[in-house]
Amino acid sequence: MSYVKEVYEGLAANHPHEGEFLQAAEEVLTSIEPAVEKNPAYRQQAILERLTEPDRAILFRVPWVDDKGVVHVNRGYRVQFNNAIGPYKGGLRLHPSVNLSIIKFLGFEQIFKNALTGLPIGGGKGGSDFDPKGKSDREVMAFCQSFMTELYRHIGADVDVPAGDIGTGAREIGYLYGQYKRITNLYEGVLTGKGLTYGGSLARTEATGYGLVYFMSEILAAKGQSISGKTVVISGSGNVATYACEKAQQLGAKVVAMSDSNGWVYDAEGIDLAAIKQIKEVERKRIREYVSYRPKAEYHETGRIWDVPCDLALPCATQNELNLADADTLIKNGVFAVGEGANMPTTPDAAHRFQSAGVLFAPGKAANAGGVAVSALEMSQNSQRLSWSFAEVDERLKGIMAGIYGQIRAVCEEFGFGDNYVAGANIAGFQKVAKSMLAHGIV
Ligand code: NDP
Ligand code: 2IT
Repeated sequence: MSYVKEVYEGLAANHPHEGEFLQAAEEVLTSIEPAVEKNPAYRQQAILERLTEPDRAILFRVPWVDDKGVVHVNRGYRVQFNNAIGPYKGGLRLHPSVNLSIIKFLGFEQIFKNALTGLPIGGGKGGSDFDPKGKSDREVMAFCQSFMTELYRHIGADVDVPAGDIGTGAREIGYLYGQYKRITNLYEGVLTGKGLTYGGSLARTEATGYGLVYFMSEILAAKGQSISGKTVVISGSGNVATYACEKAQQLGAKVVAMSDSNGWVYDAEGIDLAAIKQIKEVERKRIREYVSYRPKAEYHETGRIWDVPCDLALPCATQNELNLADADTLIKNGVFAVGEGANMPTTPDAAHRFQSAGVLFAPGKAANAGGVAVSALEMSQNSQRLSWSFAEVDERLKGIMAGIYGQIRAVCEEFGFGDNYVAGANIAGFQKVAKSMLAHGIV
């Protein structure tokens, strides 16, 4: 049996209930096989066994009191997956679906994504099954303070630097930072996505969505195409989706549909992003409110957002939100490229279908790396005690996304992969991490 198959089967036998983690691991292991086979040191040094086992996984109780005085207990997680190339780095997800499998899949993906940015950051992820939706600011603060009261002992500016993800935005990062500072008496860059008045970076809010569109521009340019004039469908209406929409519109695309977990809107005239921001960022309401701003738009709670014909599909909500039937519909409607703004939003069969149909498919660990890349730039600014301008950060982000595309292209050419960006991204990220692990010895 090949080395990668042996390692995958071991994982599947040991973690039969970790579906999302096994899905992420299988994709990476399968696609890096040609690179693994070329270097016997990987097997001799058990690189894949060590890469698929987190350095540590921390699970903890998070008790907090709601506005009525009722006590709740949530479960907190931080998986510190791999720090071969830098301190653990990755977001905190607050969503009722969170479990160990989801945090492990996200932490595992983060290792390769972070390596692709070219910046010195390792892979980690955390979160809780707490649901911030419908909670008062005080309840969210109570949760965040309790969460940090355990987390603080495991993190630090040179150890592990958490950030936002689903359900964790500027408000939550603020409360988490306040509690870390209070407990440790340290004023350090222990979190990213901070407010601009206390160490945040300009362009971090925009970075993932903008980076996604910069990356898609790179792959389109290589085919003699551009974003301008393209019809775009974006799922989600959170941080990534909003700023992907903003940049796509700035570059001349027409975004016609967006969604949340209740439904999706179709606006033939192009999404009114100011309305989306008002509903989502200011009022924290549902996307169904959109039709009160744009009476000609449609709101649907049935059917699929992927039924809307488009040139570019950007899934920016959550894992496995685009399945094989969706892929078939998109292909039938002539989709040209798919870019994963979310982590693992495309099911494996759908991803294969796109690739075999000749649709350009940009995997999340490349396409959405702009967020963590600017987080690493936030860490640099914090270390320097300096703040860079929006234009400077944005230029660096563009350069990083182009650099990721360049690394993928180089691997695709070396291995004769054509436009298989999945294999290109996984191998490029893997080789950097594996080389560092080999240099460090058996640890
Ligand atoms: P937000 O919480 O800001 O937005 C999430 C959006 O996705 C919301 O519209 C939400 O709808 C929708 N959504 C979440 N869970 C589900 C679900 N189970 N089913 C349907 N819709 C859902 O998160 P982000 O925009 O930050 O994150 C979106 C994705 O991008 C995630 O996969 C995240 O891991 C990934 N990502 C985020 C980065 C960042 O910098 N923030 C960086 C790289 C990747 P509703 O409000 O109804 O729940
Ligand atoms: O999935 C991701 O890359 C993020 N949620 C951002 C992580 C970060 O540290 O900025």
